[in-house]
Amino acid sequence: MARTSKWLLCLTLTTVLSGCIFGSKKETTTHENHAAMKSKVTEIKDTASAEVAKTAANANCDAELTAGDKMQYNTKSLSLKQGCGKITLKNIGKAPKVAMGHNVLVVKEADYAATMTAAMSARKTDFIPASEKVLAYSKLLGPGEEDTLDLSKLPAGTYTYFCSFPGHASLMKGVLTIK
Ligand SMILES: [Cu+2]
Repeated sequence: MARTSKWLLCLTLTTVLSGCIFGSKKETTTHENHAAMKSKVTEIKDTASAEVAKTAANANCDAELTAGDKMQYNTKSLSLKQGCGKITLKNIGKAPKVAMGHNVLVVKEADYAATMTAAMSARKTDFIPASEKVLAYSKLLGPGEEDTLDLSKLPAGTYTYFCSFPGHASLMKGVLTIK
């Protein structure tokens, strides 16, 4: 009888001990996961802030924008220094202007929708509406052509740039930061 209870005690102890060991092991694993997750989050944050820093460092006086037959600009964000900004748009496509012409208009973010609607019925002026909301614009460009917009008078802020050729703006649209 005494032998049995000793054995039982031993078994109980073993169970408790192993429970402790496994318990702490489990906890360690969870901690490790958290640490790994944390470092991944930090990594993502670092990449994002590096990207922002890169864009800030690239804030200069001249930006180049290209557009081709894929109906896209080469970039969806531009950053320019306040007081000297210029954008040069180049049409690097081959399709004729009547089918795949490109331009670039700069408006305040809030004026984008209204300007787009006005542009639809401005075929006679190459889809540039006669509106004060259009802060700057290029000519409508055919293959191999280019034009430069002067943005030096724009105050610091965030603007929208887009191509007003019918059907293009959903793809050809970006954010311009002037600072
Ligand atoms: Cu276009």
